[in-house]
Amino acid sequence: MPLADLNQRYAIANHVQFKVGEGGLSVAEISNAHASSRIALQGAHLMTWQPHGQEPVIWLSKFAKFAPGKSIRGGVPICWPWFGPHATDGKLPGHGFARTVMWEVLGTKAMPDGGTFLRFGLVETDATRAQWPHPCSVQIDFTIGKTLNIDLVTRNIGTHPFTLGEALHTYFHISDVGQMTIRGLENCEYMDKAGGASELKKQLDGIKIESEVDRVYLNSTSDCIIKDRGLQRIIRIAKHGSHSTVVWNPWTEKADKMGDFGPEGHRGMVCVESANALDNTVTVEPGASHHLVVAYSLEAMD
Ligand code: TA6
Repeated sequence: MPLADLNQRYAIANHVQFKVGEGGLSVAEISNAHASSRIALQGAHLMTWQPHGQEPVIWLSKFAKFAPGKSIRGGVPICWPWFGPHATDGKLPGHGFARTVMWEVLGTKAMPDGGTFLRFGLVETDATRAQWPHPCSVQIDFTIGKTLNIDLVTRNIGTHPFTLGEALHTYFHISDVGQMTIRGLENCEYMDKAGGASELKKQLDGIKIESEVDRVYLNSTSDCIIKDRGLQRIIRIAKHGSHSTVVWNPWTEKADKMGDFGPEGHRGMVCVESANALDNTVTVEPGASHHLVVAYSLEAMD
């Protein structure tokens, strides 16, 4: 839909308007009583969220590339309908196609508490159907306020069950990776993708990052918190409909190779991803819906 029509149908004064952003991508710009945020229609990719009076909570690389069909480094990429490499076809894109295809705006609303609600739907094309031949409808709801709420909904509108992998691959902004600890995954087992081990390991304590970390924690449903001593704040990640948690920081060498982190860019971010991956993929029966829901909020540190 052209921008003028989008604005006519969905813009709300003092809440949301639609603009052309970097790389010519259409972007919803949200600014309300609580926070500001930007969401690209490509990938329904939330790029920023910053409650007023706070440092950004979501990290967006200063060197991110914005181009049609390319994933953006930072924000909340939607990995769907598989997480990581495709199980059987290595030619298909890693983390699925949802983050690089167009989504349409389905609705916007000013909420009674001053927050802004936006709903997007994934636009199916011959290319998406060729990669995922299961009749389904995919929507994502964002509520931008003091808390950021996201609800990714997959409905099976076909006659056969399908099995889905997914993640909200969220990049969080932190003062410095040496100043933070992640808690909430103690006693969970994880697949150590950076360590190359095929056996599961057990998390014994809070997570500190001092080298490359790429882990899928299985059967992890509790809240996680990121304690940031530099910013003297805690980011709380509450979720439901998610049974895996991915923790990722590429560290120096991998970040340099990726080309869109910038020098030492990895030090200001950590990904804590609410996911359904590996043994936690989800089977959706005909007529049923699956929700992957997160709520991100800030707390002061004692
Ligand atoms: O979620 C962690 C991970 O799967 C890593 O293995 C890592 O390479 C990454 O996501 C980023 O993937 P991308 O395709 O966005 O470069």
